Amino acid sequence: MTAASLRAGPGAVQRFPVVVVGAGPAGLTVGNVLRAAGVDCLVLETESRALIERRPRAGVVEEWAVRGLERRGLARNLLERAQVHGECEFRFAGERYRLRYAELTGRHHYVYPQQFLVTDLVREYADVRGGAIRFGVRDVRLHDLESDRPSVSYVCPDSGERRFVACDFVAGCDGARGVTRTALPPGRARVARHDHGVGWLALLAEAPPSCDCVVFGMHPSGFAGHMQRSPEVTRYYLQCPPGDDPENWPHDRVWTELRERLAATGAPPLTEGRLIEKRVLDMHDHVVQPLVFGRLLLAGDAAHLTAPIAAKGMNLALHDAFLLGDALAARLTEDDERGLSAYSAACLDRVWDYQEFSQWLSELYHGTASGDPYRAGLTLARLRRLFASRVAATAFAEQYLGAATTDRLT
Ligand code: RFL
Repeated sequence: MTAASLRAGPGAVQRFPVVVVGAGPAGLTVGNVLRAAGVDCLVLETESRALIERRPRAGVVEEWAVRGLERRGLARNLLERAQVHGECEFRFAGERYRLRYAELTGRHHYVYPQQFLVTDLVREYADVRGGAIRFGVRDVRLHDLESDRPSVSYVCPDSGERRFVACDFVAGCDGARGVTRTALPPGRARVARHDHGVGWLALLAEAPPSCDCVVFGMHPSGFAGHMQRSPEVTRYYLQCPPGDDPENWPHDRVWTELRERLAATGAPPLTEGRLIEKRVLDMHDHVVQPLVFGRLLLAGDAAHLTAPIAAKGMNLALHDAFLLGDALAARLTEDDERGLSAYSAACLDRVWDYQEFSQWLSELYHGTASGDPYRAGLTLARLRRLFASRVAATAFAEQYLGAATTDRLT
């Protein structure tokens, strides 16, 4: 299948079987799967290549997702460089408790910063597999999605002209603040929303990790988290009021709160460092149902936002992208519709499973500091059960690893 330029010159209308809007983990994975199947596509991205290759976000990749990337030839660097984790630590009531989830399930997490994965995926798509990609595009619009001749237009950053691209399918992979979801006419999709009622101060510290695993601190002042990213950089989280101003959190206040909320008998002291990222995330989720509207197929954060409570968003984006890339390739090379017909329901099964776990974990993290003694009591009971019952710990481990859902097609 080749991309044919319908007309050359200014105002040219190009044609690609698939236009992918957004070059995050979802869009770039779809693009790579399509290129591997010999299907041409065009990826449109509002930011520059340099920016997306250094934008820090996620870091925890579940083992099934790593295997999915590996099967598609996209995990070489990840497998060489990622840290492999099999334990996490809960700190509450002044004590520390290890949960050895790899021992319980035989599965692991991989820690590989999102910007490294995006860098690998762009290089493979554009430089190795020869995929078309335009960076810095503006004002992306979708047209005629309910016809069999949809198109996408954008303003070219160099000429300032609007360019039109005719296609068969549009993959909406432009994240939680993108435009593709807004192309859904009112009443054609349901959006389920949930607000956790808390904020998280998301921090990146130029400091080596303070512990050899992920740490969750449940404290009456609020949740605190510690997550390794690399030997030089560590992510921390501090629960804060929703909409709080990061300027309310100067260096000394951050480290004092982290020390207090992560304190436990025998815990190593925190290694402090310069704070290179400090932003407040309001913790909310939403799910668009269904993920398909005419020739538009949504994937990743464009379709469902999962607050980073359980480190699930990028994993879900990869799950959608595997299914969507394979389904589009089957439709465009073999005229096989089955993957596309099953796409929305197959993604939503895992999305809702992860939403449910995220909701459960949110209560575990935030109940202690809720100010409600009943919620605080339930939280402590849940925490104790995790360390009193191997069955409860194994159930947690399966959900934490995303291993409890049925893998249909990844
Ligand atoms: P992305 O990564 O947001 O990519 C969307 C891309 O689309 C571009 N874009 C547009 N392009 C064209 N036209 C438009 N109109 C456009 N509008 C936007 C954007 O510039 C961008 O390049 O979405 P995608 O691919 O669905 O991937 C989702 C993940 O990025 C997200 O779920 C994770 O980062 C969430 N997340 C985590 N997920 C995990 O699985 N494990 C983690 O450990 C984890 N930690 C996190 C996280 C998210 C965080 N933040 C910043 C919310 C930690 C944090 C702090």
